[in-house]
Amino acid sequence: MAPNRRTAVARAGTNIALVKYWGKRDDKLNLPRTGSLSLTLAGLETVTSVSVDPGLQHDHFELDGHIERGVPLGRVGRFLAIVRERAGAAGQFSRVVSRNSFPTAAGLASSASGFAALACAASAAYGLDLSPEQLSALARRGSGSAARSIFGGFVEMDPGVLPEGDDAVAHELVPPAGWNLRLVVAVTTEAAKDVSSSTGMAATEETSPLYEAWVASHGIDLEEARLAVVGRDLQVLGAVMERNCLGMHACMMAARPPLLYWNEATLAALREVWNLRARGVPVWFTIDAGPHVKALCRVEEAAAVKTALDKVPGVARTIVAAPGDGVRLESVG
Ligand code: 2P0
Repeated sequence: MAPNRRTAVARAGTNIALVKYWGKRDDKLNLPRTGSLSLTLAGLETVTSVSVDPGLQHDHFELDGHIERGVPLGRVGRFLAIVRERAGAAGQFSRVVSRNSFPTAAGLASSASGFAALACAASAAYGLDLSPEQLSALARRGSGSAARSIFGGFVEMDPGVLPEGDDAVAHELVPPAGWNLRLVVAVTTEAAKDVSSSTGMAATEETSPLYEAWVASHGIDLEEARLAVVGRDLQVLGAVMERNCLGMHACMMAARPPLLYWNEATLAALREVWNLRARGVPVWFTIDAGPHVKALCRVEEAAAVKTALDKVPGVARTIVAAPGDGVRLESVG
């Protein structure tokens, strides 16, 4: 039985996929169709506290100072129900307080850091002792990309083959200190996106005639990217990340109705990355299910890339992020 009135606090960095996850082999268990490869970031974090409170009649969820209801609360409540079931703590609800250091739901993968931090804090609060792999599988139930934020640095997510998905977990490829690159995030709007990733990927899988072709080419992308990360080959990694990202967005654009997460500044920033490269700066971009452009480069070029992206019309601000650590339990008691 889980202890009463236990509080745990966890911190997780978001991650950006360099080889993307887009589409599921099982909706209920949140099992991805493909593997993915990501970089966990320092400084773009969620800190979450989970307090088990026997006085509560249902879960409470506060995000960035707002009391959440409806869809966000439902998602957190369903996740906590999974943890409670494993802990034998049915009916013991929690108060969840979460804070992001970056805009929520705008394509900066807040669900990745959010569910990684929640998985860690909730499992500790309900008295579960999970290995990093088990934590990764648990975080995946909240959000596919969250499974990767359990680990730091360069991370690979395995789609797994088991029906229950116990092998659909992430693992570290290269630790944060192992390859000191920078990701320059060009924020092109502070607004939340209209179509969630879950909805967008389901629509893409169901209606885009390009989707299966992207899945078919994905295995080679993942293998080349993995080798490039292990071999610290930025040129190869950059080429793979751009083609894999553009392939994913092509699938979305070909969905019916079309799904376009980009705005004018997205395209302008993308072209600026190509301009920089044409001038000899080794930098490559990726774009997630949102309008922001994320440019990967060496530390030496990060300032020049930031300056160039800051000047792109429509870019609101830029954030330079270093490789970051995996999820961390800050306190429990
Ligand atoms: C990724 N994205 O690999 C891809 C690329 C966005 C574009 O994972 O449905 O919020 O909760 O598993 O994890 C965003 O999707 O989706 C995402 P669910 P999630 O990072």
